Amino acid sequence: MEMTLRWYGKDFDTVTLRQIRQIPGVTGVITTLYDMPPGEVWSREKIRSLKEEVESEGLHIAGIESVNVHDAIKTGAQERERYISNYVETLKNLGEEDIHLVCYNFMPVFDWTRTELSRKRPDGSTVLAYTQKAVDALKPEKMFASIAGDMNGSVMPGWEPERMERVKELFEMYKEVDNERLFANLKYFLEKIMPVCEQYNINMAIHPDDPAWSVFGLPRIITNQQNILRMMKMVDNPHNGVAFCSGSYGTNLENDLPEMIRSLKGRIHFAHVRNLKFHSPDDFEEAAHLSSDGTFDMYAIMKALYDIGFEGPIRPDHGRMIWDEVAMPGYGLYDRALGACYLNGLWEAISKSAK
Ligand code: DNO
Repeated sequence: MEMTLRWYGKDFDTVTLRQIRQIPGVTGVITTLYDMPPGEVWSREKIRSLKEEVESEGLHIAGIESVNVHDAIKTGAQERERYISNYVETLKNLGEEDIHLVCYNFMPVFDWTRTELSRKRPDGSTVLAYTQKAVDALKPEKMFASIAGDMNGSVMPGWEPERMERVKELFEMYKEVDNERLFANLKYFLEKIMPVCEQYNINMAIHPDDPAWSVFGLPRIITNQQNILRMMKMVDNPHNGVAFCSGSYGTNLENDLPEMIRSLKGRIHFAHVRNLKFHSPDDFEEAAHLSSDGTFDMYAIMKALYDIGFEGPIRPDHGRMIWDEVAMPGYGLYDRALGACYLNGLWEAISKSAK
């Protein structure tokens, strides 16, 4: 595996490439052209200048998170052809710039959903949290407003204000889309992009739905082992793979994370590793990475990745806000750096004891 950190680009991130470079063992970043609206072609020039910027600080681009999928593709609208061909063009340009990993998601309307962005913990740190009760009490169009105050002036991935202004319209677009339709639209999309992925050796890594169940009655399919294996089979190509996010699949306590990892051998192209602490099955918060701070056995997760011969990038995921840092919720420097060191430590111990 390669240890990486997510970086949003200098105009959006409070964390610098130099700081990332100084985290022991971190050699790459997972990044994106953050201001590129879904559906537009990424030009080679823009990709190249991002790449040069990262490389000038002694790092490299280990993958893109995300190239977002336009809603017309997710809903199967007529204009999807145009957006799919734009997506193919973007993949080709990435491939030509020697980038071979693309993370994306197929969640309708909302990307990941949290109901609090700064829940205070006993040690004074703040974390992202979710309660089903809070979602149930909210109208979807109020979702953005209810968390906007805690964004620390940042634009959160999947929660762009322009998009959130159109929430009602987006819900309308998905009116006829149920889980089966969404599966079919995903299959259609994947079949169209697999040839360019093969040509440029690009691994597609689908991010799970977070939380791993339907919110506001919207369809959600990337939620559990059965569905993800169905997806792997439906387009049975090694380039059709998974971003294994422990914190997202882990929202559903019925998901056995190490077992899921083992069942996806060869198809996990990217891993987000983080811990959650549950207060009840539908009230959880994003704990520190350390096993004992949350509910998951992080050793067992890393061990499963090791055992399947995982070679892709790993990134610590959302961190707590600690040491008075002000940053995008979940994406400060300090706690993610602690996470990277801890995960590297687990990996070193696992690999040495395996020898
Ligand atoms: C949240 C992230 C997601 C993820 C996208 C991938 O912090 O894990 O926004 O990047 O769903 O497309």
